[in-house]
Amino acid sequence: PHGPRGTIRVVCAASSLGAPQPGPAAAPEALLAAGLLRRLNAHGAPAEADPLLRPFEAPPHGAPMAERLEAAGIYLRRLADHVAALPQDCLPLILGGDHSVAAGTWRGVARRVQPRGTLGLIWIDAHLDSHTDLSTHSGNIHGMPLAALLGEGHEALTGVPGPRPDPNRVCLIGARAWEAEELQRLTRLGARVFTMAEVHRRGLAAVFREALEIVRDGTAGFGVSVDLDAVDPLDMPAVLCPEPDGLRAAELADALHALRACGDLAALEIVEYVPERDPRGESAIRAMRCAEAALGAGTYLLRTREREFGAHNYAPPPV
Ligand code: EXY
Ligand code: MN
Ligand code: MN
Ligand code: MN
Repeated sequence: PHGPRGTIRVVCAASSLGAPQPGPAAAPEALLAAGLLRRLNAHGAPAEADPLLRPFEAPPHGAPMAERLEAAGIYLRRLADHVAALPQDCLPLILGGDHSVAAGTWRGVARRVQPRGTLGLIWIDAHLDSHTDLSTHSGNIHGMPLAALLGEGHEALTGVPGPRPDPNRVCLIGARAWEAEELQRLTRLGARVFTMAEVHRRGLAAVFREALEIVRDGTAGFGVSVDLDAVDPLDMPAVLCPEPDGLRAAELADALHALRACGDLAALEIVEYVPERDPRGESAIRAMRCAEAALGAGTYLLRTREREFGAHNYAPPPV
């Protein structure tokens, strides 16, 4: 099950159309400048980045919701088309951007998987992102992408071409801040919400194992969308909407490590990083560790070191 799974294609979704502030649009460039490709390569995961995908039209952040929805809808269709057109033998790593980009990412990924079946989805987030334009309190589109993927909300978001994930094959992990309408919607649709309280009670490893079983059951592949605000602000302050009492960064990376053994992982997405809130680059390193943990090639480093220093110095790699 371990081993290289083809080239990682980094898709740079440099948009903040869904956010109240421009910060997250700068994340892909910042993560690439911080050495993301080099780090993935060092973990045995050959990676290359596509040019930045920037919105052509970006209304000001205070513009009426109708204008922002229209611009987001145009951008999401471009993003979904871009992802859908990537070669089958590469694994997409989508860098947001704010989390609204997910409404494009996962329709595009579902199109890649469609010939073989449906897509499951793990959504790691402090929030539920399951408002519509009618239920939202804030008016921010990054609070709507999961509802949109499941087919509920404004047509600009729900109408992105591509299959919807089966809500019974969708799991959220780390939730601790939501409005009632969102939880009602997800409960009605049949998504599984592992709240932060449940993570505390059972441990992240157990919860992540169960989530993997749910999203892989009867699906042809599954995706993982990591909103970095799932992580505790002590470890990950450089996000737009920090919420106390989250996952520890190291515990999340440990859990994501299980993805290395999943040949049916269809894509990974990492969103909501805000470089301007990260003067020392510590949040960037923790964000990149999530990608390394999930996408690295198992025993590659160990083998390199064996070649350099002699096998007798190292235990055999785990089977
Ligand atoms: N539920 C709140 C809202 O709709 O504004 C907060 C949403 C935060 C969204 C961030 C990306 O996860
Ligand atoms: Mn989110
Ligand atoms: Mn969030
Ligand atoms: Mn706690």
